[in-house]
Amino acid sequence: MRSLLGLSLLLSLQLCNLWAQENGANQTPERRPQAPRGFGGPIELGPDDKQIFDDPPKSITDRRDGIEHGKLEMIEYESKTVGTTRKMNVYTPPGYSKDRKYPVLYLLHGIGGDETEWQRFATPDMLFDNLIADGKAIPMIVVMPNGRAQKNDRAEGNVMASAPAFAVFEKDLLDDVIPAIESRYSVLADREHRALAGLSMGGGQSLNFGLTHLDRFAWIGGFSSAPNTKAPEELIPDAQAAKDQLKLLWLSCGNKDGLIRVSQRMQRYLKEKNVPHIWNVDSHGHDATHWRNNLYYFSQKVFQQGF
Ligand code: FER
Repeated sequence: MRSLLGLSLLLSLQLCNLWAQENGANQTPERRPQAPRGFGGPIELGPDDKQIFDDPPKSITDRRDGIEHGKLEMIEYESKTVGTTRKMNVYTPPGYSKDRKYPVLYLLHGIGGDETEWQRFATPDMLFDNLIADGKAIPMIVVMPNGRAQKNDRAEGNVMASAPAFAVFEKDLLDDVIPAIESRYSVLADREHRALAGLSMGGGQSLNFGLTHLDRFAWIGGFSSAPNTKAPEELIPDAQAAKDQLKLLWLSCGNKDGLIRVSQRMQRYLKEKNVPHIWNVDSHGHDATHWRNNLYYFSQKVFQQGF
């Protein structure tokens, strides 16, 4: 297993530059030193592995004139967990007002990213401005924290070496990030108004932390979830409890993504245990188009109709 991982990492390093060019991630090359993407692994598709939401046009993230725009701000918080001041990128919707209370989506990045990664990949501020203007998403706060809970949380050097810090982030999220958001913004602070979703490493975190804290999150999404995702039996030991509490459980992956087996394993388990979920397999790889498109559809369900 270890040598297989090593081999796929070597192969993926070759693909890395290509990937960065394709995804526009080369805007800040100093931030993406060795972000390994395009992981190898056998892809075997089964009958359930189908696209259920058509690819939307790229214009979903275009900045539109004549609509109201929300605001993106980089804020700082004190992390007791890490012992440092950390950053997170926060979107507040158009017309944000202390006189109203908003639900909050926590959106987690991948292994080569940081608190700026979602913005570089999918401009969630534009995506949400457009969805809210069209009445397709409800006004919400979107929080993009840094999921690498260690003193140096920059995506530097061998990003794989920081894998343990992605597990430590569970405590930072629950004990530091969420309380900081709830004290600074006007939010609805209950499980039905709190969602957790992420891409790749952040998808694994969302499933790991969300499914084991259903008292905190009712809406959960994992896009191209990485091998940090724990075994389904461990995450959902009680299928009935999950059925009762989940409002939305979204799994997605591209059919050209060598990590698809991680999501397939979870999906097969959910199906066997009759736990409702959405499983969207599109034709992309481990890339920003998949993440943008699945965020687009996830965002139209979250805090609304669910499954
Ligand atoms: C791995 C392969 C990929 C892994 C994590 C990743 C923890 C994460 C990829 C990403 O976030 O893009 O074996 O192990």
